[in-house]
Amino acid sequence: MRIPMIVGNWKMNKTAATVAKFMDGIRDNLPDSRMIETAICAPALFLERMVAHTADMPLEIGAENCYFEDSGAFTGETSPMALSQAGVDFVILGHSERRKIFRETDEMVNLKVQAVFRNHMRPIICCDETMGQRENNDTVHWVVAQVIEALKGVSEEDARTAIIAYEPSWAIGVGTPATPDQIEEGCYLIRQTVADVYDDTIADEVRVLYGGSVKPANINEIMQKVDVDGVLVGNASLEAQSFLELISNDP
Ligand code: G2H
Repeated sequence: MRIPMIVGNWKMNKTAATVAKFMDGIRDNLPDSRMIETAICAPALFLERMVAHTADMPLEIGAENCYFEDSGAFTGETSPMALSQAGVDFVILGHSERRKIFRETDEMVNLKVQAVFRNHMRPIICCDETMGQRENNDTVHWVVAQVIEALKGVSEEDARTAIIAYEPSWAIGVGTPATPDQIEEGCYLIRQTVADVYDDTIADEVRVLYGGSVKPANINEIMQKVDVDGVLVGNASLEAQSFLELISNDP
């Protein structure tokens, strides 16, 4: 059985003071991780402190990006090896903001996926979809291609621990998510692609998330969908109260 997952993606928000306030707000209020897995993906600057702070809490900590080499002359980049040694559990890769603003390609995402597995962490691989692609009936081709490219060269053993998120960019940060049926369609497509690349057993184990304007008021109907194992949440994960409401709304 796949354990539901609620993952916050803070993006380039927060300061040391607001991180501390969030941590105080959620302490003692998190559910048993055997029932629901909770994680926050934060800017690299805060990760080490967050890992230390959550050592005795059922909250996992993730990065929002990393480079694909472990070390070297890559000014300004974050090493996956350093993240792993700092105790980071996950790394979000291929978010649409990185693909669009920072021109990340499928090939780069794949190298990063391999780097994250090499360093014993788990990737949260984001698959984008624009409104233009949806309107041109190009969703299937686009989402399938991103999954196939991201998992190239990934062993079966690693693939079964991957987390893949359907994040249509037209639903990100706008307040209105995709409809539950559109979400199920995207998440089902991702799982079927994993089945095609590997097999049904691995596809059944892979956690598939939805991201885009999820909030306490709409999480329930999204989580009801059969291929949705959890959500990746931006704005509504920034405040402790809202994050706790997301978790408690989970069916
Ligand atoms: C999509 C999501 C978090 P928001 O990027 O991954 O952000 O919930 O603010 O739409």
